[in-house]
Amino acid sequence: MEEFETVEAEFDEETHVGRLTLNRPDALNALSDQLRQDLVAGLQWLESHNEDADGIALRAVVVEGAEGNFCAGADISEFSEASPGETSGQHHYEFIQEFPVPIIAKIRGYCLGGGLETAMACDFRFAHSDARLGLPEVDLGLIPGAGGVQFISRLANPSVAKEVAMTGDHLSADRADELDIVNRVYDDADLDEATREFAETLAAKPPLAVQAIKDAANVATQVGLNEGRSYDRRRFEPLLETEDHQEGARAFAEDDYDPEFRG
Ligand code: CO8
Repeated sequence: MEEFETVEAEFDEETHVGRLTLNRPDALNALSDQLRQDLVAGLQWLESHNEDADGIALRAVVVEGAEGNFCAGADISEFSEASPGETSGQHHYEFIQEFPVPIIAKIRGYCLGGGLETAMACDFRFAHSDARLGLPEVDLGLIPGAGGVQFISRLANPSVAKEVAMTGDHLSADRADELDIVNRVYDDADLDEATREFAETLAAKPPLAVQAIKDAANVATQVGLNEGRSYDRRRFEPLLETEDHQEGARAFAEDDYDPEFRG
């Protein structure tokens, strides 16, 4: 366990899963500058476990909020003081998106504004049935400034994005599920169990292939089909040379249902 000022990080060597907990519960884990920096530092700390490992140690990450809320957005008292050009908050969203390991946002309670943008920058969103998600920036005379409209337009569709961002209404987890903003919804302890199982499933897959899929899927949201197909091809070919490919092919030929991938 590593404690940063506003984030706690944990790494499980056995399962290869890392965990980050946003830890400013008194402010519903609102994104202060410190918390944004700690989030990036926490991911870097998790990734540092690859340094002395045989293969790739870190293979999946779960991000959640302390004490029953994911995150109530950017810290209003902090950014309201800032002038245009001083809002430095973009970096952690890009860092999450480009991080070479799948990241699952486990969402309980409020997940609003920059909190929902953070969750949408992650690769997956697993929500508790009581979660409340929304983009309330409009009521502050703002818009989601870190890509929230872009993200939600791609997960759901542009008309849904307009509805959610123009009304600022909070969505229930079930409604967010219907709109494809979250991947799965669970009650109570089932959320912990399902998120843990999913993270461990991803962590047991060949890590280089998983990284290539994350990267290619991100590219797919930005380019046309032909360019995207050439990109997939470029990511595919080097994987043919990997030990994990040989291990996967061996396991298939021998009906071994428990192959060991190392990355
Ligand atoms: N920032 C700072 N503090 C917050 C925030 C926040 N976003 N949200 C809640 N808090 C604090 C409250 O001030 C309160 O503190 P205190 O106890 O010291 O008074 C504590 O958390 C508990 O909150 P409430 O008492 O309000 O709890 P309720 O259960 O009554 O209400 C809500 C919960 C509905 C979540 C309510 O707190 C709320 O509406 N919060 C604000 C939500 C919001 O508008 N979020 C969007 C912020 S804007 C944004 O995210 C992006 C802006 C773009 C920035 C660009 C930078 C790069």
